[in-house]
Amino acid sequence: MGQSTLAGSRQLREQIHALRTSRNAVILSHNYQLDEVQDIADFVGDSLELSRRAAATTADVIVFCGVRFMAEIAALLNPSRTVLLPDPLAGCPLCDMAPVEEVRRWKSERPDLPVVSYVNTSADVKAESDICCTSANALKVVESVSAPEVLFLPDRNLGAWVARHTEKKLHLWNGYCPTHQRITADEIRELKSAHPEAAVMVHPECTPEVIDVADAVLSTSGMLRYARETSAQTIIVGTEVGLLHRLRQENPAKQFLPASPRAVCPNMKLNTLEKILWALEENVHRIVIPEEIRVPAKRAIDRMLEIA
Ligand code: CIZ
Repeated sequence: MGQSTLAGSRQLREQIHALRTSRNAVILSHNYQLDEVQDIADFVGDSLELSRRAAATTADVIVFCGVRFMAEIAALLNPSRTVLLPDPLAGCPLCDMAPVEEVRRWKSERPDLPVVSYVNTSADVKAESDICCTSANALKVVESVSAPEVLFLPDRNLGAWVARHTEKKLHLWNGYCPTHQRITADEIRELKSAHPEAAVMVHPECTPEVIDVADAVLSTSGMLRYARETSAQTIIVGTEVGLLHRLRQENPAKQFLPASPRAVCPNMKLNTLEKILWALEENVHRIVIPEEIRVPAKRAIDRMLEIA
């Protein structure tokens, strides 16, 4: 970085700090955000951890550095706060694969079955769901439902992974995360042959073929724990590359290799320091959920938070 760029980014960070204080704001960042966004955040975590933070905060303003569905969760859990998403276009293609009208049609075909929704859904879809889950608690949530069969949406890979570990029958929606879908078992085998001593951890949004070559299948919070606890000194990481920043910061003596350099979520990278500053200066882009959606959607999230 050149001298003027360095000074510019220091100034940007100072301006954000000043506004964060004067507006009584908190900056929450998902584990997949840009390194510099993670570094400026008050808290970095996965959806479940960020939901808990958002529900408990006393800050007036929550600047949510993640994708829209995550900011929506913060808004529905804590409607008295102003929730800002720095880039309004930061969406989630997995969410978009489950439009609410199609979900209603699916439900109407099996009205007897409970609906378990991964949090990667719109607030509208959460409002149609009995309970939500994240990748950190999906199995526990499915097991908590009393019915022997459930409708699980929208991620077919996460659903297939849960189905391997439960007696319950899961009816799966045919959605997937394009970023995790890009990671291949061949890429991991190649890395393993160059680093035979490496442990392989992958996210349950990866394909079943990728899951079959992994030593551990974990959410991002699970990966951070595994990386701390394993005796392996080299770890192949099968998830969005943003997580490598925290893994390396927290384990400077270990080596982390991305399973695929193509596992980059373009939506997660839309939030930048400049956009965080504009969000705080101009009070944009505010996420507001209408009450008739917020109340049932919150119920599905609350049920998850109770058991998780
Ligand atoms: O639950 C989340 O935040 C996602 C999308 C991934 C993970 O495992 O943290």
